[in-house]
Amino acid sequence: SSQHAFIAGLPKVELHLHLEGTLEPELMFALAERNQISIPYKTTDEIRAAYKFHNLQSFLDIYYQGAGVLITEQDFFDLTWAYLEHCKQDNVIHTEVFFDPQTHTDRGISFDTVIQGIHRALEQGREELGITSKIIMCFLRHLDEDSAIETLNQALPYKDWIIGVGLDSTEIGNPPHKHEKVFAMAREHGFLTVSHAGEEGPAQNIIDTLEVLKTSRIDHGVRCADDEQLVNQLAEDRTPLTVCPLSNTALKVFEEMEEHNIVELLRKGLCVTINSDDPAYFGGYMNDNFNAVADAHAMTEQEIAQFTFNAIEASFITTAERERLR
Ligand code: ES4
Ligand code: ZN
Repeated sequence: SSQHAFIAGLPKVELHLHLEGTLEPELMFALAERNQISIPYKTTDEIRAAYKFHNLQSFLDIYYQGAGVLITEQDFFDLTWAYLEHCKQDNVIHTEVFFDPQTHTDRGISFDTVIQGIHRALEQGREELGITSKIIMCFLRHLDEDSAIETLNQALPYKDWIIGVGLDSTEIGNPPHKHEKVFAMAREHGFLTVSHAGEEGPAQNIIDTLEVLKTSRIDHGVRCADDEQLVNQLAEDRTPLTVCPLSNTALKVFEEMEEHNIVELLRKGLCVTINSDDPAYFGGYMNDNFNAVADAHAMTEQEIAQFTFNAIEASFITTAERERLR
């Protein structure tokens, strides 16, 4: 496409990014060595060769294993800082990042260690790179609700650093109802809420997520297309969908980018956005995701820019912060 230069120059806002999914093989190796942790790979090429996925679970197994090299506050700082450098490179001016506390606390890493490292990097990114950010902590939906409640309680001392809570991991077999109570508790504490839904799971999961968990956004949501009435409702309500194109092709939600429905949803008036999800695992950061969509689907520059307008509309920034992005 001749639009890569336009995309590179377009200011972008990222709303669906798992920090653990930004762990590049080179940093995985360096941290494994620094922390004396053995990993089942001898070279970074070997790591990259292992990244062949056929569905969400085949990815999650490798992704949780990779996160095992993250031990110290400095590790979480280094991970987050490397991601921010990619943001600078890709002209991402604002990002709302996910982290999965349970992936770390279940290995004996304290909540404090994780959040301090992430927060310090984001503050430095604000000062030195001019990138604004928010933190969203996700509950792992394959774990039980009591574990999520425990995690919510661990987060309360850091409430001012965490804008919202989300829900990720294995969608099939773990419907929204499973975490109804902890989401109600989180909303009571003033957290905003988002949730993965309609990635691999059915359109009904999107309906139930909005109804039961009362979320402000849906992460992925592409399977809404199976339900025409839902598509119309999402367009009417401007419910944001944080879509991740390269993630969806890597995990075979769509076999080919040409089959991806994001541009169709955009043209139906849905508040769809483009995001990188787990860029170290799925083959690219924000510009790569925009380029892949533009290469597979003819779009005007106005349409490409609409993804940024949608992301600003969908973001959790305050009115005052919004002024800066105008
Ligand atoms: C995820 Cl692509 C995806 N889906 C669900 N949960 C996740 N956690 C990290 N990446
Ligand atoms: Zn995700």
